[in-house]
Amino acid sequence: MSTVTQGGPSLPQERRVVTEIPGPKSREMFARKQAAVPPGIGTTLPVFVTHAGGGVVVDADGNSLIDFGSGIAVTNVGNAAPRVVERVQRQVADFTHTCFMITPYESYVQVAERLNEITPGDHEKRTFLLNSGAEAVENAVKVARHATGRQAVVVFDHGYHGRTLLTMSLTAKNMPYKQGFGPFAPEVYRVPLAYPFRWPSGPENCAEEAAAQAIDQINKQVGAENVAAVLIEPIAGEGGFIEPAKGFLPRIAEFCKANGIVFIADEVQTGFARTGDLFACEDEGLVPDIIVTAKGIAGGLPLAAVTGRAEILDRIHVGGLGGTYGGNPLACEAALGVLETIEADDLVGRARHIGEVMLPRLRAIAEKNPIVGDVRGRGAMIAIELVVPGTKEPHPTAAGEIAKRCHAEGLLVLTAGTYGNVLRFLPPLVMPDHLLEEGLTILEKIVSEI
Ligand code: PLZ
Repeated sequence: MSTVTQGGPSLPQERRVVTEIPGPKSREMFARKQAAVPPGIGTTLPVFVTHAGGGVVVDADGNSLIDFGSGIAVTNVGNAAPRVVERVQRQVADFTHTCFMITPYESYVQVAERLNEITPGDHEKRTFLLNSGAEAVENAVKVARHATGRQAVVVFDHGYHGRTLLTMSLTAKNMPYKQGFGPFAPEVYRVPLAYPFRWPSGPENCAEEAAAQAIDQINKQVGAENVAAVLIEPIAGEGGFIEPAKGFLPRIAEFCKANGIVFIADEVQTGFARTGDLFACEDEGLVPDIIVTAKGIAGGLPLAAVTGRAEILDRIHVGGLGGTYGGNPLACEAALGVLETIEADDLVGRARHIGEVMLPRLRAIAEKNPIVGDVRGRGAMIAIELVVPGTKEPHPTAAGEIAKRCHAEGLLVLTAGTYGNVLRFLPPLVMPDHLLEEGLTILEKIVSEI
């Protein structure tokens, strides 16, 4: 049994492997999971968590793992972050739910005001709140269709937007997200993404050629006048942390502006200081018409947001938007705690620092190990792409094997990518440097063994 009774940053910030991973208690619970939960709900690492905070996750057997995952880019401020805990504890004792559409409360309005302020662009904005990234993406598309009177939605190769009918249709990758779950939603069109590492004529030409192809396909195959929205992740997350070649996103945004198309940025994974900017769009000065956020917004409580131009959002009739739980008071308090923490602890600066520590070390690993074909990302959203040495052929088994060995040593890493050959690193932004370095040292050793 762990002697620690509370999670959060006061947990000992150390890697501690005291049993096999997973240990006996986790294995016992995992057997119960297998019997009670359908296999469709997968498991990256079957350790059962009892506490987490700072840069570690502690399991039922007392192992303390270095967390390079943040619950998929959610606990940017760390697990059980003090300002989040304090606000949520106060709120849970005051009231737990009223439904904002029935009788409102101030924290929802405060979250909306803050998002209107901090998202890119100084135009007048509105925000409404939902429960999950997928729900927010669906609502952004709903709003864009209503506002434009058009139906088509353009998405990109390697894009990921969720698992509901519409968002699964917007997602590029078949297995595991779409296989057997059709028919899919209509009026979804997919165009090329500027993926520098895999662009046939090389990274130098990537932005211009990819944008030209995307725009040509929209014009010729869909008709710009039929397009309600272009939806894109400023860095493709599940698709493999693909940072589009510089210049690509501004070209697409410009095309949208010229054709009355709503430009929607899906910042569900990139948002809230993760990439070394508050939002990834800031890197190239993009001002999306609508920005969709979730994950990092509320430190792990379920919350998502659609923030957009007032003239677009104000067109929807009263009652046209909503949901029972969207902007639940606990989640709103958590979001206010997250925003305070990002500012007070300069987590944008911390994310940049994490990138400055990780990128050179990973590049050195890539130099010595030709199995690492590419190192990329910004801030604390960093990845390596594994290839068959001397080629660009994706090497998913190597990615899987490295992840497995990292897990066995107490380093939680995640995989990603259309080809399943990407290892991605998403440490909480409060990760102490010694754990970051230790995690990289473990990774270095394992990559060189493969
Ligand atoms: N948009 C860019 O990354 C969620 C998916 C995990 P929800 N990514 C993690 C999985 O396998 O289900 C995501 C995202 C981007 C939308 C979503 C969807 O957000 O909160 O999972 O619905």
